[in-house]
Amino acid sequence: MASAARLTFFAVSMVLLSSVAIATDFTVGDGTGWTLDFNYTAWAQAKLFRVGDTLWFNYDKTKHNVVKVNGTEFQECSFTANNEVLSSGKDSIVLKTEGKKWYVCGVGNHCAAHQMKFVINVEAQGPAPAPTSSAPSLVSSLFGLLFLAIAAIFA
Ligand SMILES: *[C@@H]1O[C@H](CO)[C@@H](O)[C@H](O)[C@H]1NC(C)=O
Ligand SMILES: *[C@@H]1O[C@H](CO)[C@@H](O)[C@H](O)[C@H]1NC(C)=O
Ligand SMILES: [Cu+2]
Repeated sequence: MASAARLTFFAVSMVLLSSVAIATDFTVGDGTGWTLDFNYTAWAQAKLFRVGDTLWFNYDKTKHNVVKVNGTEFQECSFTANNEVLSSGKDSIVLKTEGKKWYVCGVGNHCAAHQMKFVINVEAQGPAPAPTSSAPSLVSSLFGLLFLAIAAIFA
């Protein structure tokens, strides 16, 4: 019985610990969503994006879409039939690789004249070079919890 309890506890602990490094969901434009005349450059600049994180685009699909472009196309607000277009109105993009990613709205002049464009730089997963102050304390409190629970099992 004790070993089953320990195993169960171990499994639960691993889930808890892994949640420390769990991916972040970013809603583009936060409560504003993906729409005209919101400064998405400023929105993106304030954030740290990592591999495994997800971008959510919430928008009126009769008015906007999301086009994945490259750096040149981003500057020019241009794209071709080869670019990937998302148009469900509630699209998610999982950031799978490191590096720069560019997104624009492909409708009308929304990219060129209404700020519906932004670039992000996706960083590697794993321990941050400059971790936020809350992360280490969360890790240590989880380890503390783990220790207490193991102690309880053996008591
Ligand atoms: C959007 O924000 C960026 C970064 O703060 C700033 O450089 C830029 O001028 C802003 N654009 C507009 C149109 O306000
Ligand atoms: C962006 O894509 C266009 C069209 O495929 C291509 O002509 C251009 O060279 C690309 N630019 C970069 C920087 O990859
Ligand atoms: Cu648009």
